[in-house]
Amino acid sequence: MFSRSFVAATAAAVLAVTGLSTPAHAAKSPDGLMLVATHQSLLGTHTWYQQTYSGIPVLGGFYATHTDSRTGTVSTDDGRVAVSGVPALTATFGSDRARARVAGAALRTGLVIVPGAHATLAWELLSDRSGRSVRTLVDARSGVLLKEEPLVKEATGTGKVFEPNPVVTLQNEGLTDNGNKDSATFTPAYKTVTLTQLDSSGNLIGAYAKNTSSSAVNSSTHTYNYNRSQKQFEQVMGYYHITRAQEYIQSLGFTNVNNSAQKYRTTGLTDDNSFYDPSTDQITYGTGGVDDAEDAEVIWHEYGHAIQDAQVPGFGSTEEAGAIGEGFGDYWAFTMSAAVSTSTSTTPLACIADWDSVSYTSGTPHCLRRVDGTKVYPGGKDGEVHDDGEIWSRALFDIYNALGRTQTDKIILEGQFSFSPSTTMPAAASKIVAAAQSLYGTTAANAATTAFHNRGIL
Ligand SMILES: [Ca+2]
Ligand SMILES: [Ca+2]
Ligand SMILES: [Ca+2]
Ligand SMILES: [Ca+2]
Ligand SMILES: [Zn+2]
Repeated sequence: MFSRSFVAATAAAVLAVTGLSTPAHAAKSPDGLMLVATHQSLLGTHTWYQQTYSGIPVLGGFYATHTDSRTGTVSTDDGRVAVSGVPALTATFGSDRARARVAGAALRTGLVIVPGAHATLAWELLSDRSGRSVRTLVDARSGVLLKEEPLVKEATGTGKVFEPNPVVTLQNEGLTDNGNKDSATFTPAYKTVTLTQLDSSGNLIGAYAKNTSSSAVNSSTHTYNYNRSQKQFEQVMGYYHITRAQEYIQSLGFTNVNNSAQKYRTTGLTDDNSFYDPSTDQITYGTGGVDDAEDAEVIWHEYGHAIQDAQVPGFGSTEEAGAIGEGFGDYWAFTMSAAVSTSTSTTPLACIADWDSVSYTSGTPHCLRRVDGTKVYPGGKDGEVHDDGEIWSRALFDIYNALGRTQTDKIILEGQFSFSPSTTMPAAASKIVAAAQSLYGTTAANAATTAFHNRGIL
């Protein structure tokens, strides 16, 4: 595409052409240059131009002059590109219609020439998507979407994590926290993974997760290899597992379910507890017993609260809605874990937080809670949200077993958009059934109805 010898120009010629790039003269010559910037360095002056065609910027086309301030010598960098095929210069597909094709808040819209053998007049639309700019090119004649690309510089890193946790990976219910010490026993449980969506800061900040821990880890090479005895380890766990969860949600087609950098911290709370705070939109993972963020299932449970808060502002304002929140959090941990581990007799998938719970449970398998319980609504309720959430999570678990992971998770996420903040279980269940009907038809709706019926909810 680049044709640096397209027009051989001396500095003098460039200045002459520059004069033609003003709107009044643009029509006289199809080619022109528009001054973009002049930089003064220690040794000279550097002037940058945008290539234009009949006054319209040519995408990627540039021209620069570098003038040595002592000798006056001028060198040029000709990055102009060929505009062939005589592009049309009038948009017949309006900018409003082009804008309607693009997601995100509008930042800037303008006409450009897309160079090449058949140069094309296009709308260049810059949009804000969760604080990240995206450029979209839409053919200004046909309306065809030509190209879309992020303008943010994104980085990929590597790090070590547990996935989902060492009890499951090692099939060892005898593991203990041992004062947060690392040992050879854990070595096979570490997995080297790719950290996606990172910005270029070296911090664990990306499109879907933002580490707000104190003494936050930073790596200029985006390398985050730590073991469980190091406090950076939990920060990497949080970043990786939250990001993976959001990538999964996006893969299901949802672009607006907590689609932003979820704040999380793994420091500052020494309790054996974690929480999502809707007022700050931040998750805090405690460090009591086994550090909570050493268990991805705890990470995902809290992310479940963030998901629902993003879908329904103020969700969980009553005990029963709160129970749905806890039940969904456990289900979300289950479905995320199901993608990276299998159910075994030692560690059944229905068991949640197999690793975190070793420090506060005695029997095996160690589970914070399970999603395959037998409680029935309403008599099985005791008024405590986590306990009562087991009714809800079991219903979701049954739908999963009937319809599979993808369908079930799409149905649940779709249905949750219509939940009331103070919903009852029967009202919420009817939303889930309606989503099943709309997305997958009567068979799916019947499976959901049966699951809720078996729990006494419908
Ligand atoms: Ca630790
Ligand atoms: Ca959020
Ligand atoms: Ca813990
Ligand atoms: Ca588990
Ligand atoms: Zn919870």
